[in-house]
Amino acid sequence: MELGLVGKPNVGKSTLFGAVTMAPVESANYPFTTIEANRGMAYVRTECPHVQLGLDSCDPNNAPCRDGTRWVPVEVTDVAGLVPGAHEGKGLGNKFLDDVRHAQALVHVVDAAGATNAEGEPVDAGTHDPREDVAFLADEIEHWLAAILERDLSSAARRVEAGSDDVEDILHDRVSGMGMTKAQVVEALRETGLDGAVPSEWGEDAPVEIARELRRIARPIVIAANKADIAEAELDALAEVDETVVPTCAEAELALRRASEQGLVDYQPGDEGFEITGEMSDGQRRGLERVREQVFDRFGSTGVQTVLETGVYEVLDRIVVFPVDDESKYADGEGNVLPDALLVPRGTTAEGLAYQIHSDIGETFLQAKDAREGRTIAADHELEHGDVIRIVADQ
Ligand SMILES: Nc1nc2c(ncn2[C@@H]2O[C@H](COP(=O)(O)OP(=O)(O)OP(=O)(O)O)[C@@H](O)[C@H]2O)c(=O)[nH]1
Ligand SMILES: [Mg+2]
Repeated sequence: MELGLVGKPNVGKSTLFGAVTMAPVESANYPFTTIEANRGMAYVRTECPHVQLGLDSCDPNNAPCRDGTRWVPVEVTDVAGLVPGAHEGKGLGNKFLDDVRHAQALVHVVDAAGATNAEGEPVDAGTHDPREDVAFLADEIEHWLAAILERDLSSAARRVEAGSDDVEDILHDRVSGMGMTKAQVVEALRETGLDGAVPSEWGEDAPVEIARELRRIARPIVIAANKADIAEAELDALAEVDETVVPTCAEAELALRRASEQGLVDYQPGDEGFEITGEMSDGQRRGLERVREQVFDRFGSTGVQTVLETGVYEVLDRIVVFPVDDESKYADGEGNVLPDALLVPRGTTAEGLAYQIHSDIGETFLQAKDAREGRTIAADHELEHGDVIRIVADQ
């Protein structure tokens, strides 16, 4: 699972990235890794089943547990700042497009304070309408996708009409490198209504229309209305856009996570407040009090954890499941309790989970056990958020 942090220059992408890739909880034996300079691990919260199951503790492998909350890893990429004309290769356009290839959803960081122009250069707060940036980013991705779909479309149309090729396959072939599935292509075609017509009868806008639907389906966006702490932030205006919007203050989140790491505050990501617990300078203390007034008193939190969780749980509609080998002990073969927490699409079946764990396990799947209910479930049974599942395979 990967989220791409995107947006024009100077909006706070790297600040957000720096904050979310810090370890959310201290954990002695858990390696918090940075993958590359601009790729790292962030975490979304979910309830750990060990509490409900009446167990004393768990033995996390990939997702640390603290006080009954599991922190499930999600890759994030700090994508190069996007400038107008990126789809024509302007600025770091190609780098941008390459980076969004791997992400299933995008967190579009916008400067809600309107203190940067379309190129990301500083201007007086409140003078740039952030809604323009929202439209522009989706537009750039759609133009880029359209150009890929459009290539040699007339010769492809001839092959389709001669019956030697399938239009869904042709289009899917072009976007599969971006991790887009055939089902997504089929859905995009259906949404445009072009699935009923032969490609030679498509209008010239067809590639753009398909690209627009495909972008919406395969690269959904959640907006981080960042710099919400600045008085001029246009949050009401931004709320009108056609995407989910979460007000954020990445700078405050970064400051709090650093202070927490140094033992100066008691704060966990997503908390609705913080407590100063350590010795600090008057300046630092004033800074944190300002954060309390300008961020927590107005928005309830920094919004940073919310925007990640909105992206994963709402926009991408993922659920968390806990695979185990021994359903009576909720453990793996070595007795580790609830070792893994996996994010899977809602609608994933027991057999689908088996394939997700390993293709060999999928191919030899026999049945599955719902550990909470203590019963056998069928291959096509759809899993629910928080399920603890044992897969039985003929291995
Ligand atoms: N007031 C305020 N300033 C912020 C916030 N987040 C980031 N900034 C500031 O905005 C400026 C730009 O932040 P960066 O994180 O470097 O922005 P970026 O989007 O990575 O920029 P590029 O790498 O150039 O594309 C810095 O001075 C940050 O301190 C915020 O929530 N509120
Ligand atoms: Mg940056």
